[in-house]
Amino acid sequence: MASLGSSELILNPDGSIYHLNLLPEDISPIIITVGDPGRVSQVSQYFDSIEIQNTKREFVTHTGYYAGKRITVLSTGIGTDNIDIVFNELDALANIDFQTRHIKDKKTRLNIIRVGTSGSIQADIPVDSFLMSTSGIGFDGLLHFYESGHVRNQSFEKALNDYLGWDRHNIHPYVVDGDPELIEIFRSNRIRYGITGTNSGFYGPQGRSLRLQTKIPDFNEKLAEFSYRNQHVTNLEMETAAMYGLARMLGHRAISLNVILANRATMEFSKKGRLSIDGLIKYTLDTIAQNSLV
Ligand code: R1P
Repeated sequence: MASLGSSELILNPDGSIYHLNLLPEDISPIIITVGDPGRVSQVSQYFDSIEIQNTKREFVTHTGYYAGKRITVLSTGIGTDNIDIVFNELDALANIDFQTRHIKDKKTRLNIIRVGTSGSIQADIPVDSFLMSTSGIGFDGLLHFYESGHVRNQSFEKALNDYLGWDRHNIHPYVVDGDPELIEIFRSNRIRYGITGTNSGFYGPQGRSLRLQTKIPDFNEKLAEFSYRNQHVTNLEMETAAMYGLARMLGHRAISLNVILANRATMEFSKKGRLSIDGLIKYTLDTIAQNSLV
């Protein structure tokens, strides 16, 4: 196969990958992603030592050690457009030889754990609770640009599309499941299972209306009523489904853990968000410390 051209695999003058600004040796195969760049140090404050610190645009990276394990924490910024950049570049760091510009024969599998925030659409999921996404529903279009049929949960997708009928609004959700091994590893009575809707905006695309009228006024209610194999759609955020799709296509493992900051059904918002996020960070780090991920 021909080597990847300089307009496709873009490297900075120091040899680092274009947006993340990282060299292959800068990352661990255990990666925590957070949306908020400010949350990176909220995670790395618990590291025993930090060996790499890097910033470019919204992508802040710290790599260090926690309980003897080398971990990278990286901010993705907001949205699935950024997830496309982050996942393709993390994979390039792991699986493309930057000298020859060829894909390596022997692949490295990354373990990518999102520690995010989200809004519940079910009245009985309280703010400040923790939720692990067993599946992600992508209302954005990202996966439609890739050959992704083999990684999508087609029967779930069909049931959802038949129920919603939002083809008429040009909305074609895709569904991808979380990694079953990571689901098992992060399972505990401190974190509930959920099905997460991922969308390309925070206001209209999550049924919020400040001054603008949304096209689907009962967006959240309609979603909340859907069930697939007795499971309901639980929450909305802006990254999970794309993470699950890209991870599966690239041969990595991904799981999304979220603090519920808002309850859209009861119209509540957390009064102690930072503390709750801190709780999920500690839970995540301790679960990584106690399990063999690589
Ligand atoms: C919106 O406020 C942002 O918060 C949520 C959404 O997914 C979106 O990225 O997650 P993070 O707190 O991880 O950024």
